[in-house]
Amino acid sequence: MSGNRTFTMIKPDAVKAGHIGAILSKINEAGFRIVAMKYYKLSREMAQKFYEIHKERPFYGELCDFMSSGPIVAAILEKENAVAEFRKLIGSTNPAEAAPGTIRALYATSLGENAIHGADSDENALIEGSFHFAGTEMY
Ligand code: DAT
Ligand code: MG
Repeated sequence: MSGNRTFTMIKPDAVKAGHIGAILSKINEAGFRIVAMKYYKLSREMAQKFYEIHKERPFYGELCDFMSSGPIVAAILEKENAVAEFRKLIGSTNPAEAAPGTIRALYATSLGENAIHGADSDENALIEGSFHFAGTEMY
């Protein structure tokens, strides 16, 4: 059975462009409840750790530079079938291929700087949420 929580980050490009409010509105309108939320900047080391799964990919260095280039909004979200529903809301990794109305279609500028992250499985949602919110009391 699929779980009811996912993990997201509004990435530095969307924060810099002033899209936090608009993106949170889309998330609210789509019926997600915010369980935990945090605005802060990742160190390069934290970005490397978060994206460790991609460390052999040619874009890894660029990705870690970008993700530690400015503040992000990290959040744990709740909705039935959260991981799949949220991936639908954000759209394809490449904004050029993202369905109209999705967050990436609206706010992402390139494949590398694509406005928002969404966990890709229940297992990763839990790992990624713990990475950012270890020790945080949630309800
Ligand atoms: P997603 O964020 O949709 O889960 P992913 O896990 O495959 O996509 O990749 C993580 C991030 O890395 C992605 O959001 C943007 C960046 N990225 C992926 N493929 C890339 C590529 N070919 N060139 C540059 N950046 C890329
Ligand atoms: Mg991914």
